[in-house]
Amino acid sequence: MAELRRRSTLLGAGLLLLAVSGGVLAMPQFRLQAIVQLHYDQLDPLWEYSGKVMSCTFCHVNKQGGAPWNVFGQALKAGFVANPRTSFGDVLYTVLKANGDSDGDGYPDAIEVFAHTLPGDPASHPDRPLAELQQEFDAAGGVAMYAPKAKKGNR
Ligand SMILES: [Ca+2]
Repeated sequence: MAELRRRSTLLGAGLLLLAVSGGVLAMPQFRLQAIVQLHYDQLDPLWEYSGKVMSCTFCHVNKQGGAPWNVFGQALKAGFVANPRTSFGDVLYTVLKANGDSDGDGYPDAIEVFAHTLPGDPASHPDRPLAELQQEFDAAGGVAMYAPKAKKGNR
């Protein structure tokens, strides 16, 4: 009986913890999608509960997200404006495929994604030569790695 009570208390505490963490750390839809599409989920098995896998400053100016967007975030927004019926995944892929360098730091956006630096912040860039990274990126599959999945959970 005491064991049962102990177990139900533990279960209750566990559920409460889950509810609290789910509420506090819930990530906006686009960020969740970008993390999976750009393979950042492979960095941490608990990525859904970690704010560190992809920071808000990937696309936003402020650490808390919201307006305004940085130059990379603005490129994504422009993609939506140009084609309002498109999906976020397609916009993200289109911007990366264009091989632009949103922040002008000398490293194209897709290469920064690959190197896990911020494509919208010139102060954040890979510390290795572009040619070397480009070769590694191409060998890994190039920008096609970041194509949106046809079906959710297909991999
Ligand atoms: Ca860049």
